[in-house]
Amino acid sequence: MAQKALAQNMRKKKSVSHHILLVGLKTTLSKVVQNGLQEDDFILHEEFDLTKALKAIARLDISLVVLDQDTYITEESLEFSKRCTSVISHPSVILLTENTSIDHLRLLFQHKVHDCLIKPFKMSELFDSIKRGLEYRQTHIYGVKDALTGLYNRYAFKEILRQEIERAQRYDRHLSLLMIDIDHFKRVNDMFGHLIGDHILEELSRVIQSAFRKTDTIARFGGEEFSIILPETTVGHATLLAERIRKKIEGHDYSRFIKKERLTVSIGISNYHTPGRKSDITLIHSADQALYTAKKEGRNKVVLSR
Ligand code: GH3
Ligand code: MG
Ligand code: MG
Repeated sequence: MAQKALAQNMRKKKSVSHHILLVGLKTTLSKVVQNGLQEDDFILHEEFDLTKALKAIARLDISLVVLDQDTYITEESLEFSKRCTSVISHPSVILLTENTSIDHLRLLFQHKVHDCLIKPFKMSELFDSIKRGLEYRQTHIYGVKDALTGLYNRYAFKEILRQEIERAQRYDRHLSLLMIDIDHFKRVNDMFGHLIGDHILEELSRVIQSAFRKTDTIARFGGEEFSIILPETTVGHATLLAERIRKKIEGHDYSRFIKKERLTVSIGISNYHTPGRKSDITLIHSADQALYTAKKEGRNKVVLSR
């Protein structure tokens, strides 16, 4: 599938806040780490118990864990590291220990520990290790996904679209594209503030995600615009789907964020198969033109590209 192949190709950085969990650090060391990482994009948390730490990782969306092992590396801490890796989905534990051996190092590798620092180490070594861990995370996760909504970003979307077009061409399949733009979103920001605006974007991305299949690619094209690639979908079926999502968004309850306000979207549709094959650029352009027509014709509308 195009989405899977993409993950290997993407390398792009984005600035986001990172939650770092310090586990079992003595007060003095913890203070030094906190002072050293006093930057806007680090948020530090502390735990002393491994079970509680594992729960905190999922709850707080932790990016990296620094675990102080005091003297020897134990089975328990290796198991902890393995479980952290499966929750965070990449090697993410930095072990601090007084003692290790070649056997231990092999175990660290097997248990997917990101790094191991032997005491006494320089603080700069620990900060370098943290930065390397976060860079790894950014290139692997945020290189493909939009940080606010978790949807594919514009760069990923274009890559997937090119691959899907190639597939549709090779096997002579249908392919449709939807461009969705929130109506009068500037007004929402002006009335309720950007933070609420961001919550609405997150909420809307959830509504959109719930309406499509796993094989469809949903992306945040930019700002308040979303794009959806629908493989194996005829223009008629794409129109039905677009109309369904338009109604779903219009009928959704946003009163948690914006009291009494209605939220609508306009949608432009283009199709690869008709009236002649298109490149990724023309497919996007055609959907954009149709979206522009929908705006001109009063918004809260689905328009098919001619
Ligand atoms: P139209 O119906 O013509 O699309 O009107 P609009 O107000 O939605 O369009 P316009 O392009 O004038 O404004 C888009 C707005 O979307 C302005 C911008 O502040 C807002 N926006 C874009 N990205 C974000 C974001 O990440 N967060 C928030 N809160 N607002 C955003
Ligand atoms: Mg727009
Ligand atoms: Mg808009």
